[in-house]
Parts: sequence; structure tokens; C-alpha cells
Amino acid sequence: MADKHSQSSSLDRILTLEIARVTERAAVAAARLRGRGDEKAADQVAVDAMRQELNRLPIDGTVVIGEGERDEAPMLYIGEEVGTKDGAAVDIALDPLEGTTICAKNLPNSLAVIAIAEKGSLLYAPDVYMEKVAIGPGYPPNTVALDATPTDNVNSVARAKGVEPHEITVCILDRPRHAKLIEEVRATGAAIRLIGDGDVAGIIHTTDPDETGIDLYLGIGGAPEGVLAAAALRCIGGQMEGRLQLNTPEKVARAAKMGITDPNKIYRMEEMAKGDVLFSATGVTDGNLLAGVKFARDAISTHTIVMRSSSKTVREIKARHQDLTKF
Ligand code: VTB
Ligand code: MG
Ligand code: MG
Repeated sequence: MADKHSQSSSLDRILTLEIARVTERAAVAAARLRGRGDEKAADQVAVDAMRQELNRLPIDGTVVIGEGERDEAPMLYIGEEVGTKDGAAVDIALDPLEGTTICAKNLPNSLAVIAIAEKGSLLYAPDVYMEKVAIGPGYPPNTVALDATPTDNVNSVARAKGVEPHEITVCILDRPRHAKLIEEVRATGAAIRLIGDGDVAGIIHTTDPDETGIDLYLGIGGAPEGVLAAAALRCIGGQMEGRLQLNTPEKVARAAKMGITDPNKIYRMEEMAKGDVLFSATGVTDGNLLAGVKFARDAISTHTIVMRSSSKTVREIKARHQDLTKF
């Protein structure tokens, strides 16, 4: 009965598959509002659907990375308890619709994402910005670092991959705050994939450069998204560092309330997501790794990646949902 997984972790192995349903449901709900220019509506239906499905899971869960504080987020707020309560005590990081603008414009790579981990294993990050660097698996340790310059990171990845810097592609969020970064990366000769939103996807894309064309992720995005991306990389393999952008006394104080004492700390991937972690992402719009939701007369199709850090199993689930009354 007790296999090596259930002995080494409080996370039930069955959850690894159950978790897929949670992001599938959120993705289908959001996909119905793709391309309608209404971010809020798409986000809201994804939140509703994810919450409903999450409350069916046999877990005693607490949202630690969610839609915001209780006052401003009616559902899936930080601190909200979810699940049926008869099951493992777990912490949950989620983003029912990562890339709301992408979804509203029906552009590539919006996702429904969730990570479930043993209690206390996810960084309780405030909703501030985080500077990030990430690469996929197969590189020697410390190939990239936040303390290194972007030029050094590009050159180091190129060297380790055995190619020239101009043969490397770096994914960066298209934001005015990245003007200097973009200029410096271009000066190395590397190509840049500028994305409008969706850095969880951008970071996951570094794990399969042959498929996505992306080798390295650099720049400043959301801290909640950073923890979610770290959870994903823990499962697939890769390297990542993150530094919270606590650039005002108010942010430093907010972070301190969440237990963060060193505002300049560089978090390694293993510090943002420790222990055993389950991760699931379902494509909402078509993307480089995951197909978006497809609607047909008699079925809805979804494409999901589910994974677990302790076993490093990565599964892709292409589902045909034929009982449409459920959606
Ligand atoms: C990024 C991006 C997200 O927030 O994390 C971004 O990947 C950071 O905030 O999809 P700004 O938009 O203010 O730059 C999102 O765009 C939305 O969660
Ligand atoms: Mg969200
Ligand atoms: Mg988001």
C-alpha cells in the first residue's frame, strides 16, 4: 500500500492526476471568453471554475499565492481554505488565468495554472514584482545567476549549450522597464522573444528550447508568477533565481508581515518551492507547448501538462471531455 512516494511525502499520489481536472476546468471556462476583449470577465469565470473543482479535491488546502488579499479578492484569496478537508494539509499557489490580456486578445500562451505543495514549502511572496532568471534542464549548476550581468548569463548559456551567443534566444516581457536589459541582451547578439504577458509560460518554455525556441528567461515580472514558475521548474528540472522588488518602505513592511526579513535576498528555485510539489497547467489559448481549448459539437478538448517534483514525472494529458453538462 505505502509506496515510496506516499512514504516520502504527505501528498497523495492520486492528486497528481486529480490536479489536472482543476486547471482543465478553469481553462475551459476562460476559453469561452477568448478574444472578447474582456480580461475581467475571463478571469472571473476561470476563478469560479477553479475554485469549484479545487473544493472537490481531498485536501486540507490553504491558498498561499492567489488572487490577492481577502478584501480585494472575493475568491481564491490568500488564506482561503479549499478542498474537502479530508486529506493532506497542503499549500496552494494558483493563477486561474495567467495572461488575462493574452486571453482577451486571443494571443498565444495564456494558461490556467496551479501548484500544490506540502505545507510550508512555497515562498509566501507578496504581490510585488520579482526579478527572474531561468533556464531549463541539462546545464551545469550555476550556469545563470541574478548577480551576474545579462551579458554574462547569455554567454554562459551559449557556452554550456555549445553554441554562439547569437544562436541563443532570450524571452523578456515587453515593458518599458526592460529597455536597458533589452539593449544589453541585443548587444550580445542574442535574439529576444518579446512577450506581452505570461512569464510563467515564458519560463516553462526554457525547458524545451527545441520546441519553443527559447533558451533563457530574463527580467522583472510578478512575484506570484515567479513562485509558480519555480514550482514548475522543480518538477521538470532547470535553474531559476528570483529577487523581490521591495523598493518602497510599504513593500518592505508588507513582505516583513509575510516573514521576509531580508528584502534583497536572492531566492533559488529550491527556496521558492521546496519539498514535494505537484504542478498542472492547461492551455487556454494555443501556445508553444500547450494547445488551447478546442470546442466541437460533441466534445471539448484540453491540453495539460501535469508533473511532480519527487518523481520528476512529466505527463501531457490531451483530454476529450464528452459530458458537456459538466462545463
Ligand atoms: C507578468 C506577466 C503576467 O503580470 O508576471 C506581469 O507574466 C507583471 O506585471 O502575465 P506587469 O504587467 O505590471 O508588468 C502579468 O502580466 C499578469 O499576471
Ligand atoms: Mg490571476
Ligand atoms: Mg497572472
